[in-house]
Formats: sequence, C-alpha cells, structure tokens
Amino acid sequence: MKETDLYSTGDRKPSLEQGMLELFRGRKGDVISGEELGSALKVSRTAVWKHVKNLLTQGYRIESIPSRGYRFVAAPDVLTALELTSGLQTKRIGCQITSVHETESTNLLAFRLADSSAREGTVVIAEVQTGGKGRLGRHWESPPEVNLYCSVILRPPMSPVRAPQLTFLSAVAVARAIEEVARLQPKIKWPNDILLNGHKVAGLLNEMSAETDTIHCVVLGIGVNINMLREQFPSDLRQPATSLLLEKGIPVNRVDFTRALLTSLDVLYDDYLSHGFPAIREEWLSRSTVLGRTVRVSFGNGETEGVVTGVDNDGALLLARGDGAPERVLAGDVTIL
Ligand code: BT5
Repeated sequence: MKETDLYSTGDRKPSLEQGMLELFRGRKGDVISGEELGSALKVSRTAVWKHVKNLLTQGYRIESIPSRGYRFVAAPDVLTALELTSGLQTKRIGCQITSVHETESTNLLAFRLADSSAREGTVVIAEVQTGGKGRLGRHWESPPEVNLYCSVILRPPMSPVRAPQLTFLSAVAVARAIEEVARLQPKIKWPNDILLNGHKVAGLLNEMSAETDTIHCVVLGIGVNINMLREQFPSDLRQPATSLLLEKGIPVNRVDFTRALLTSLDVLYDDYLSHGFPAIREEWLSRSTVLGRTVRVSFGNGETEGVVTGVDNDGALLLARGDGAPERVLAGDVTIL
C-alpha cells in the first residue's frame, strides 16, 4: 500500500500554514506584509516565505508583491486536512482529519486508526482508492482527484443492534450536502444508495467492530461521485451511475462539498445522540425512492416482492406482500418494479 502525504490535524491545533490561511481568508484580496504575517504568527520573515512556498507547492495561489507582501488569490480544490479544516466548525466530526493521496480503502485505513485509539469523529480521506469496497465484497470505482472517498469513525455509546440506523443517518447527511452545495434533489434507495434522476451518485458502506453489547467503533464509509466524467465509469455497473458534474453540467467544488457533508453529519449525529432515530427515519422516508412502491428484494439465494410500507428501528425494510402478509427484510438489493 502506498500512502503518501499523510497529514493530520489533531485537536484543531493550527499549524503555521493553517494560521496563515486563516489570516489570508480574513483579509480577502488584501496585500499583507511579510512583517505583519511574521508578527501575527510569531515567526521571522524568512520563515513566512518558507511557509508561503509550502502552500504554493500544495497548489495555493499566493502572489508575492515585491516590497509590499503577499496576496492570497485562490485555494486548490484538494481534499487535504489543511484545506478541509479551514473554516470547518463542527463539534465532533472532523476533530481529526487524516488525508492521504492514495490508499487501498479509506474504511480499512479508518479501522487501523480506530484500533490505535483514534477519537470519535476522526475522518479519513483519500484522493484515490486502489481497492475501494462496496457491500458484499463488491468493488467501488475510485478514480483519482475527482470524487470523495471518506470514512468517519464513530464510537456511539449504544447497543450494536442499533448500528444500522447510522446508515440512514449518513444517507440523510449526503442528501443534505448534495442539496446545499449542488442544488440538486437526491433520493435515497434502501439500504445505501443515493440517486439523482434514478442514477447512483453515492454509496455507503458502514462497518462495525463490536462485542455482544458494546460497539468499539462504527466506520461510516461514504463515496460520492462529484466530478467523475462519463468515460470514467466502467460499462458493467449493476445500475446506472452518475456524478454531480454530469447532473449539473458544471464541476462542483469538492472542498465545499466535503465541508458541507462533515457539517451535516455532525449536526445529525449530535441530534441522534440526544433524540434517537425517529427524526432521521422521518427525513429518510421523505427522501425515499421506495416508500409505497412495489419492489423486489434479492438476498443471498432468495428474493421477495411487496409494497414498501416503511423501515423499522433496526433499519429493516417493511413490506406488504401480494397476499397481504407483512415481511421484514434486513439486507438485500432492491429493484423497483
Ligand atoms: C456501495 O456498495 O454502494 C458502497 C460504496 C461505498 C464506497 C465508499 S468510498 C469510501 C469508503 N471506502 C471504501 O472502501 N468504501 C467506502 P454496493 O451497494 O455494493 O454497490 C457497489 C456496486 O456499485 C458495484 O458492484 C458497481 O456495480 C457499482 N459501482 C461501483 N463503483 C461505483 C461508482 N463510483 N459509482 C456508482 N456505482 C458504482
């Protein structure tokens, strides 16, 4: 596994580069002298130049104006901890962000960090996954630098049987972020697909490490196709897929999207810990593609059909079968008939 550019921010303690970016952002368009930057950050002017150069190599555009100072022009659309933490105001989610350029799967990396006692709210992000995972051993297509591949470590103080509720929470968070940033109207398909115009734009893979009645950690794996181009989708996908770019016709800023997603996750998780599942279930149902529809659910070697009447507290899909008998389905793939 090749993991490059590992960069973490612990406890939001700002690095010099973060401090410099905050200063630049607070004074948009202004020329700030090296002396002023140096005294604000408590370093020499030579050190200021060294850190400006570091930012330039990471893709930031900063003009250096002889005998006057520096002017911030633009930030790159890169999913680094440095860029994402700037301006992120969350309580738990993103308290620590580990960004790597490449990894096999952010879920695998998140479990490794969780095993070495990463805190609740730790976020792992990669620009490319070499073995992105879907459910049931399936593959998640993860081309470089166009999408979002992230995993969030949670340690909820609750019974493992409630963990499937967190898939609903992450689905609602992704839907809210798509609405807010891309101004599109996503729908949610049980159990883990986010759709735009019937095409899959995001998938969720929530995994857990637990004992009988204690959760060690839940890893919320979230993959969102942001600026993926049509030719980057393989031809053999199980269902039609899309990206925010393809639906909107213009690229979507990945940093803005990721900050919005982490913020919605934070708000929803906070609410979930205080008030439980009902509000999340209601919002999920209001965005559901399957409620009231006749569906076929395939699982293992079997399948069943019926009209969807809701989801229960365990995250199971509730069906009314053709003969009127109710049925609960805990896992499977849904086809709308
Ligand atoms: C999912 O599985 O939808 C879960 C995807 C979770 C991906 C994230 S990325 C960050 C984190 N780290 C990981 O390693 N995984 C998570 P499932 O419902 O089984 O759907 C997988 C199926 O979707 C595949 O068999 C393909 O047919 C299709 N697919 C693969 N890549 C896709 C993509 N980028 N967009 C849309 N569909 C895709």
